[in-house]
Amino acid sequence: MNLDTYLVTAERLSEDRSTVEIVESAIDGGIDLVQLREKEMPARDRYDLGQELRELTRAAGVPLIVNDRIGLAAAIDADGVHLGDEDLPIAVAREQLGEAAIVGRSVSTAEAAREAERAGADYLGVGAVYPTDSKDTNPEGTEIGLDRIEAVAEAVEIPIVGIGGVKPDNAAAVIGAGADGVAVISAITAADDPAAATRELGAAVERGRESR
Ligand code: TZP
Ligand code: MG
Repeated sequence: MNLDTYLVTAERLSEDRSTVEIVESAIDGGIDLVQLREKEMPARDRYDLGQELRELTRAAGVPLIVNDRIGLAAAIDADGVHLGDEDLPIAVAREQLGEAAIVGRSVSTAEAAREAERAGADYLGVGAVYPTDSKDTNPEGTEIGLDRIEAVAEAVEIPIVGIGGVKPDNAAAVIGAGADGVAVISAITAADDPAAATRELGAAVERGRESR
């Protein structure tokens, strides 16, 4: 599973462009994984969008993950699900989606990271690394910074992606601190050229890896 560059969708941040257009551009730019999030969308619209994204991502060989909703992940034949503190347990996702499903978990501490790893998570989303306007806040109400990325990376064996305020100009530092990849909403979704932004992120991830 390549998690270098990971797009989390949010149509409300994409100006006048649809999530489908943003994902097409991100695929052009070499995105490695897409997560359908769209918290505010009515369920039926989210399902229709999910089906479109499934077609696009499958054709491109890019894994598609669904945020929170195990039933939707099953309905659109997504590759997996991404769960937070308020979602169903990892074991339930495994049971419903099968052993081969990718199950991700949001954490913001090393302790929670160890627990999620024990519970069978395949990867962790760790944040918010930097300040962000795209999500309310993490449970602590403040950004966790690079030291915490380092602590989480040391605490677990499974891959981790840094999320929250990550841009092409700070992504290398997140990787340098021990993350395996970076997950973004606005750096791609709100970019003038989402394909170029995706390429810049990918290049920054490579620079970060070389710096270690
Ligand atoms: N989880 C932690 S921060 C965040 C999520 C979904 C928002 C990331 O958005 P952006 O625009 O990349 O800061
Ligand atoms: Mg969630």
